Amino acid sequence: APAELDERIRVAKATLGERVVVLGHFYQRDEVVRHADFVGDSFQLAQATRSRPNAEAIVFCGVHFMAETADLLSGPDQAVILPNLAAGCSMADMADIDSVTECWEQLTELYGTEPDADGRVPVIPVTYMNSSAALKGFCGENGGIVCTSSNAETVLEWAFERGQRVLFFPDQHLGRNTAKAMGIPLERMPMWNPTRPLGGNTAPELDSAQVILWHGFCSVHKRFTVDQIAAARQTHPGVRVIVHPECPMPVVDAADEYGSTDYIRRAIAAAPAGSTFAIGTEINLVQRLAAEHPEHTIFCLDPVVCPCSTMYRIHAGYLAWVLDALVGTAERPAAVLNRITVADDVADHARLALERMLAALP
Ligand code: CIZ
Repeated sequence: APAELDERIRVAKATLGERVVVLGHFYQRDEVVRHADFVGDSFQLAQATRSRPNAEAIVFCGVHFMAETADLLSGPDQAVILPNLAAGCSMADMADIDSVTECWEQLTELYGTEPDADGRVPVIPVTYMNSSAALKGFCGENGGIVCTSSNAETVLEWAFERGQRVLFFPDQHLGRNTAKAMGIPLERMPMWNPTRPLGGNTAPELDSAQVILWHGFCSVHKRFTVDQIAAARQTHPGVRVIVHPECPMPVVDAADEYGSTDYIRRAIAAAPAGSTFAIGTEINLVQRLAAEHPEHTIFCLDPVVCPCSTMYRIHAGYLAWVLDALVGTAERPAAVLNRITVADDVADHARLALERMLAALP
C-alpha cells in the first residue's frame, strides 16, 4: 500500500541518516520525488553527489546513464544505486559504442586526420549527457566533449574552435535545433545513415557537412506537434509556449521559446502572476510545476499523458527495497543492491569529456 511504502522509506532513511543520499530526477513520480534529498536534472544530480562526500550510498532515482554519470563524479568509496535496473533511456540506447566507432572509422577514412591551416581537426565528437559512459569515454579519448540541453550551444562553439565539423549523438533534435540556432543551414547538417554499407555515407552532403547528426530521439519529446501548439494558442490566447530542445525542429520553431528543464522551471518562476504556459516536456514535471505555481495556468501541450516510461520504472516499492537492504536486519546483513559502476578505463576518458564541458562553460 502507498502509505506503508512511504513509511518504510521514511524509517530506512532516518535509520541510515547521513550514510545515504537520495537523488530524484525532475521526471520521477511524485511518490519517489517526495523522498529525494536533491531534485534536479541529470547533471545537477550528478554534481549533487559531490555535496555529500560522506554518504556511502547514493540512491539515484533516474535512469541508467544518469547513475553512471553519478558514479563518474562521486567519490571512489561511494556506491551509486539504481533502484530498478530496467530503468534505461531509449534515446541513450540508440547510440551504442560499436555503431559510433564504425561511423567514426568511416568519417576518418573520408576526412582524414590532418588538421587544417587553423589547427582544427577534421571532426570533433560531441555526445549529449543522455548517453552511455562508453560514449562519453569515446568522446574523451577522441578529443570530444559532453553537452547537456542547457549548454549545447556553448559546447558546439567549443567544438568548432577545435574542429572543422562535429559528429553529434545520440539526439538528432537537440543537435539540429542547436546548430540551426547557431546559423548553420539545414543542408550542412546531414544525418548519418548507419544502415548503409562502408563507403555508402560518402554522399556529397558529407563534403560540406558542419554537423553530422545521429538518428536518436526522445520518445516523449518527439510526440509534441505543431498542431498542439496551434490548438493551445486557439484555446488560450496569449499563452506562452515553451518546449524542450529534444522536440522536433518544426515544434521548436513554432514555440515562443525552447530550453532545458531548468530553463523551463526558471522561466515559469520569473513570470508575472497570472501567466499562462503550454509546456512541451515530460508530464510529471509539468504537473509538478503546475502544483508549485498556483498563481499561473500551466498545462502540457500533449493532451494525452506522456510520461517517460523508463523513468516510470522506478516506483516507491523499488526505493523502499534498496533502502531496506542498506539497513539490513538481524537475519539479513546490510547489502548494496543494484550498484552501478563504470569500468576504470572508460571512466577516466568519460571524466575527461565531462571536465572539458565544465571548462567550456562561462
Ligand atoms: O538532462 C536531463 O536531465 C534531461 C533529461 C533533460 C533536461 O533538459 O534537463
